[in-house]
Amino acid sequence: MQVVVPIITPFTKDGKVDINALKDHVKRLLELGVDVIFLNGTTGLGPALSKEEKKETLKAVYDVTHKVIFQVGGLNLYDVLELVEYSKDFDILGIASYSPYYFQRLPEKWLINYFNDIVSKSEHDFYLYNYPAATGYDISAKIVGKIQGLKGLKDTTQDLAHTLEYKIVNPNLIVYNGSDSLIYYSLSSLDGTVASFANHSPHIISAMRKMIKEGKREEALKVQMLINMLLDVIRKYGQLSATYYMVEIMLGYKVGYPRPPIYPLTDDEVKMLKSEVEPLKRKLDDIVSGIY
Ligand code: PYR
Repeated sequence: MQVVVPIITPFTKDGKVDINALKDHVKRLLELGVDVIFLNGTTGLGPALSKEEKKETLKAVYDVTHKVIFQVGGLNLYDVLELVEYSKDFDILGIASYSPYYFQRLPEKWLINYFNDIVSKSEHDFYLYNYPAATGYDISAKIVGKIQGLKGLKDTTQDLAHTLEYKIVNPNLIVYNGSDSLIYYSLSSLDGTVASFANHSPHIISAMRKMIKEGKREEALKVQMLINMLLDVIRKYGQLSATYYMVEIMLGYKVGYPRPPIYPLTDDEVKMLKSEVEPLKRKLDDIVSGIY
């Protein structure tokens, strides 16, 4: 029942990676029950980071923890393989990649080649990051067996049956779902959750995990319902940007800014977000207080 955070990448106002904010955020999340840091995921704005920035984030986070999955995917395979090479100096849990994206109708065998090229150059375990809504490609359970030596995967779909299929086809795979609306189900029926929500509400997810372990199913589902309501609010403001401000609202500290084209929220938007979140936060605090 692992809680994996696809960690945000904090930027300064002028668009540089804010290394200190990143390290402090990692420390805090680990204290609040997060088990693994997933670097350069979607929430981390992975596709918008340069190769050098991806190296910088790995180096920074590695100073704090080795419990890292390093996402290396991209559209320039030479850059991707340079990151795979770079990762060899770090004793981390594994590397990961989404499929090539943007270009449509790539033959299936090219997608498989791409993953196998990464695996063949890596000294680390490999995790597939399947996010069909963003990449345009579903690396489903039917084709995942063609990727050599796969350790695990995170499936960012709203379809739990789709995610479970990987586990059915290969029970040895470590399988996570990446949807905030399925945290309860990912914790109870998969190896864990990769939750963007863990950036600002790790204590709430930790409490939910405890409820599940103690058999308090109804309570845990109530938390999931409030998370879903919170998600509806966050999405109105642009989830990728709002997540940065949610850290201050839920955990009380600032964690830097997103970087355009993921635009920072205006002061008025932050105020409105906060006022919409507060009533739900109070309800969640009431349920989880004393549990975590
Ligand atoms: C990501 O942000 O990378 C997720 O899978 C949620």
